[in-house]
Amino acid sequence: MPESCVELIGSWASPFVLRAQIVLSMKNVGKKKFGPKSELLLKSKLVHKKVLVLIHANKPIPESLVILEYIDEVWASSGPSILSFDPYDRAMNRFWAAYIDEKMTSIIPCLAISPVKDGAEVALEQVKTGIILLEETFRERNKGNALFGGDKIGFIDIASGCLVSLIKVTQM
Ligand SMILES: N[C@@H](CCC(=O)N[C@@H](CS)C(=O)NCC(=O)O)C(=O)O
Repeated sequence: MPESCVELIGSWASPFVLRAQIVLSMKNVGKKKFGPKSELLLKSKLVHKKVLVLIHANKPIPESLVILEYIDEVWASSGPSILSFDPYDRAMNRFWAAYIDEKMTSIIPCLAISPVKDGAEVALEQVKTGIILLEETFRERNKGNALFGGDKIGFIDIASGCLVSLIKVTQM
């Protein structure tokens, strides 16, 4: 099954798609293709129709953070794992990744187009507060290393690092 082709439903410009791309590259998964919201996705019984969706072996998997763990498990024997084996460390990684989504990635659309007056300013303040707390956490956790994952890329690095792609997109 790991050899089956994987399809990423989403735009190349999406930070959520970038998350999956990073882990697929770490796992040397070569056979991947991009697709628009496919018939399979629209017909599938996913709770919401947001992208990213990964299609593997004809089965759709939603939510980028869930997808990261799925890829890590399916291709466990190829490439490094993005989560440590320590249960506490795993729990903290999941917590901070969820925090990044709650405080930062989920409000990205508000930064560009907000229907609420001053909505973009409020969203920007929330992002700034989130980044300050994340930086404090980074200093506590990284033990002098350059990454959250220590000396190799881990779950939080991928969850947060994908946001850098937005800089490129907004500069185009
Ligand atoms: N929590 C989701 C968020 C995904 C998300 O917000 N995707 C946006 C595009 S970047 C989306 O699908 N918006 C609604 C739509 O395109 O119909 C994830 O991590 O995959």
